[in-house]
Amino acid sequence: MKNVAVVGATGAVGQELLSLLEARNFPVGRLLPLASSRSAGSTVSFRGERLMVQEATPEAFAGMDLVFFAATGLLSRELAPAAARAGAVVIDKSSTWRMDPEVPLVVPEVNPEDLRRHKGIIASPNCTTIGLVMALKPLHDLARITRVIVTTMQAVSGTGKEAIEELEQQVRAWTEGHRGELPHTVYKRQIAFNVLPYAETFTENLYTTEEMKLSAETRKIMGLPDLPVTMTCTRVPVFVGHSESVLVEFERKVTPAEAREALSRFPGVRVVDDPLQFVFPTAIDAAGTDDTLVGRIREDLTNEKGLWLWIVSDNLRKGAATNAVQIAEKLLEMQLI
Ligand code: 11C
Repeated sequence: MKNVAVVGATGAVGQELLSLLEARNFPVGRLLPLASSRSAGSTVSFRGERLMVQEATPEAFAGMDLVFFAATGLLSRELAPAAARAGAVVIDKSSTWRMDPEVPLVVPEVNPEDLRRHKGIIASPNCTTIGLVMALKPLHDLARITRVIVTTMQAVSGTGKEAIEELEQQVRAWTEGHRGELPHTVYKRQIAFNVLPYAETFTENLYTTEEMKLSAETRKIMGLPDLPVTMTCTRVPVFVGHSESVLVEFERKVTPAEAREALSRFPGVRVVDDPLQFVFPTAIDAAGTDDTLVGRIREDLTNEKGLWLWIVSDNLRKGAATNAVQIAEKLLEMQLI
């Protein structure tokens, strides 16, 4: 049995983590819910018990074997080293440690061996990255990938609870007859009935932080530091499920049939691809599942060594909580905790 702390236990990903630890029968001895001082004192439920949430402080981690961080990046930066020093293995969901060369960035189906070089902190990738590498890995094992071009269509739950509420309020206002741009605070423009050609924050090069994470994290996880990955990340009025339209170029021609077979054999990927019967993955299909769904697999019309894919995954589950719990399960299986 392992003593497990969850920092950010009251948040959306923290709650999902608790229910997954329970549902997947992770061998939890003691469960310690932690949060910032703002949420300390509230309660969460685990295995039918109400547990008091305590304040996450450097001293809180004594006796813990495993600490999940599902809170802000700031809290991870401040406290993850303390948890590791206390002897726990940290699995961090924030972007804080992902590109640190000392920290493995892991999707267990893709690069489990990287777990062996952990020094106390392991990072779980961004939700758009996880869906992408789940599809790229089996294809790269088939034929070397030479270039990846991505457009994402990301759900508002990726931004958080306030964004979900903003979309709901705008839809309500629209159905009540309001016209013109609807009030917005979370996003810089109306999200309801609209597509915003950015996700997160613009950087100096006019790509966004989300776009820069997607390319850098993909290269790190795939172990391909020079792989050209270029992208546009967008936000769409969908509650759960990030969709990605992806052009993959290979060093040789890969047929859609070969790709379908390789993808179907890969654990955690489900091929949903019979377009003439309107069978393809949508966000509604992915929401609530742990699988990464892949469809619309077809040859690129301009490059015989290119394939188009449509990838959808649940950004809160495989994109966040599930991947973190799978890292913990893999650590157990590899006897690394
Ligand atoms: C979004 N991908 O949809 C982001 C949310 O680096 O883990 C997750 C941010 C991250 O806005």
